[in-house]
Amino acid sequence: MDLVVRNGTVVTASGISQTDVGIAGGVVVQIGGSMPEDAPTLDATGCYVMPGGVDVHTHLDSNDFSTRSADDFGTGTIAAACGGTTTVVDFCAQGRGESLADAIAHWDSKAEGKVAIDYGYHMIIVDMNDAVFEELGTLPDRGITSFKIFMAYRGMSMVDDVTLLKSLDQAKRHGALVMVHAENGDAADYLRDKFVAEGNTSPYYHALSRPPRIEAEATARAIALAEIVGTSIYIVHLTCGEALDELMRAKRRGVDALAETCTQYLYLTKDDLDRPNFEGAKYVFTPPARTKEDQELLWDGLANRVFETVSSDHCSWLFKGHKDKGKDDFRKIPNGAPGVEERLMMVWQGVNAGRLTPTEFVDLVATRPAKVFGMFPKKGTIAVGSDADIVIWDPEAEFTITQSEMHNAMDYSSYEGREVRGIPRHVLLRGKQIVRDREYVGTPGEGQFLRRDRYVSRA
Ligand code: DUC
Ligand code: ZN
Ligand code: ZN
Ligand code: ZN
Repeated sequence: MDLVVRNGTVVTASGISQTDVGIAGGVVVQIGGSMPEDAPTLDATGCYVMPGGVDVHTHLDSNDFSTRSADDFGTGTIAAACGGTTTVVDFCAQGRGESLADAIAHWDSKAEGKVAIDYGYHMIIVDMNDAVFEELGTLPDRGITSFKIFMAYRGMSMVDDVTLLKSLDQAKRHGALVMVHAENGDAADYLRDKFVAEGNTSPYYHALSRPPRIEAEATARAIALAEIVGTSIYIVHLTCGEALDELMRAKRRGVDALAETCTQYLYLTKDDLDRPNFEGAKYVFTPPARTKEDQELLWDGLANRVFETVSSDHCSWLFKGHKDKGKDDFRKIPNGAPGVEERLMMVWQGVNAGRLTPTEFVDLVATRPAKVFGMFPKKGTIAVGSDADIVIWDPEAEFTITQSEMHNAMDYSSYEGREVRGIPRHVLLRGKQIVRDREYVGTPGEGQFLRRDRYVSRA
């Protein structure tokens, strides 16, 4: 036995028990029963022992919005680790005119030698043509079993319905899951340009130019197209009651429509975009933050298993140097906010509030995303044979979220000043301790690429 995690309370998606966990060769080899006395020990007294978080939505070393994000695969995955996340699935973004093979090679070069935790890729398609279409079918053989398609951003990445239909069909044929950015891009562009023409250029108008119906319409349409093809679909960053209604209607019809929400939609509102001194720009992400009422509906959706996961959509655009490009025109503010490190702590506040049980928490932040994206049971659980990716969670520790305590390369946290109870204290990656007392003690580059299994459609 290489390590025994002793005296903790093991939480998985199926239950809780006071038991020790034995690890050898990077995997869990024993749960409960008598452990060798002389094995190295990690003491988890007073703590929960949970599977490491699985964040299936990050943008590390991103070049979107014509700038390079602050976090690369080094700082981004160290931050993830310090936040209790041991697996990310990052968006590998095709450049315009680029083949998917070249996009993957580009992403591999970004990750090479830097990654602190295990990682996979989804493929973002921005430029669909016949060759790319054929290439899509080859991605599952490379362990990339999900593609993101945009219904917004005309001229950049937006696709028409035919392209979306064809992509869904191709995904169905090859065992991949299509993830959609569901917003009616033309409607958003129309409102956005109208606001600016009227002289309304502040960050708040970002939220007003992308109202819930823009998201709900596209959500319903994306689901309908999947239904027409007879396949599954995953809605990324679902934010509001109106879109949630469309999702639930589809589920009631028996469609295999899946969705995530993201941490920011549970805590931030559109009023945050109205903060003075251009601070609102920090909260410009797409789709925008909504209302308190929407937050309640999202929490209900989490408790009722309508969502598969809460992901971070971690984007690291600096307040000074990136966001301020849009000082005079909100359209130029790079979209996105950080949160890969804060995610687990913030979602855990739902446990403190009685909205989720610890078991449901584990299911949402680790188990279900691992299942949906073809990584289970290697990732997302504590079971004999699973990778020993483990977070020792101290439910009583109090912590104030502040940027100086974060391990990313950002200059702000979306949750600055929030007091939380419950923190990831120690983290193991395949049995090796990579975080001790919330500090990274691993070796960058030890993260491994995950070839993910194909999606098995329930459609
Ligand atoms: N969609 C994302 O998923 N992230 C950032 C911006 C966007 O449109
Ligand atoms: Zn998106
Ligand atoms: Zn994203
Ligand atoms: Zn630190």
